[in-house]
Amino acid sequence: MDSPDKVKRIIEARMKLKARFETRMKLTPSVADDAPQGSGASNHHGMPSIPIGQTLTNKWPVLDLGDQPHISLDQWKLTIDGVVENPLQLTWEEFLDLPQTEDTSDFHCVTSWSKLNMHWKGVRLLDLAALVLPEESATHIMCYGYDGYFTNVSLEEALKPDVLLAHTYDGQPLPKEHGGPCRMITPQLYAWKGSKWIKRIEFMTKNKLGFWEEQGYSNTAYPWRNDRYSK
Ligand SMILES: Nc1nc2c(c(=O)[nH]1)N[C@H]1C(S)=C(S)[C@@H](COP(=O)(O)O)O[C@H]1N2
Ligand SMILES: [Mo]
Repeated sequence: MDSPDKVKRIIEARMKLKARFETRMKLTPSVADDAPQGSGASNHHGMPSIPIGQTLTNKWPVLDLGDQPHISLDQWKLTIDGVVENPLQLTWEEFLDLPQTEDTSDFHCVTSWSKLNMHWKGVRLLDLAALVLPEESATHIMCYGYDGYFTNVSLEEALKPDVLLAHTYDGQPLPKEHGGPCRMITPQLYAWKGSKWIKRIEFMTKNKLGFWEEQGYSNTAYPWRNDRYSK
């Protein structure tokens, strides 16, 4: 862990970011939706645990473009840039030195499988944002994977506390086929919004479409409205 000073600065920046996006966050479907569609007991967000059109699986299927890059920990770098005050490139050691968060959350793939109660450990996107300090004009991020994948997320979604850059699953290093050494997760959106083998996060002043979004998949990707394709 870094010096108390640095931790204090991150905490302050984090509070400011939360305040800045509070209104827009309250309008996101997973917070504002008064009639979420799905079945099963409601989860801790008050959503039905199984979003409409999804089937539960205990296994963990692997879904990607077919190229699973191997990135050794000493080669691994995470770049965070775009419209930010302090662009950063983190080594693996520096990444693990940041505040770590453990969380249990669900995973919904648009191809219709859902896996519930997955236990993760990693760094909150919110804490990374607090380090780089997005400028006032920042509205979205583009996340890039080492395999060439890219996907866009609005900041009001990306700054939610369960959005992690995860390196550990169920107490074990995240396996390569699931995006190890480090991937992003977006538990309240379809899982394609979470880049495996994450390499770069670019803060942007407007929305741009990612790989699947360009192919007609939904920009917003909200599971409880069956929001799979762009309209
Ligand atoms: N870099 C990268 N990230 C990716 C993908 C990909 O092809 N490349 N596929 C996405 C899709 S469609 C899903 S459902 C999840 C699958 O994660 P899993 O293979 O660990 O189940 O990763 C997402 N992140
Ligand atoms: Mo997916």
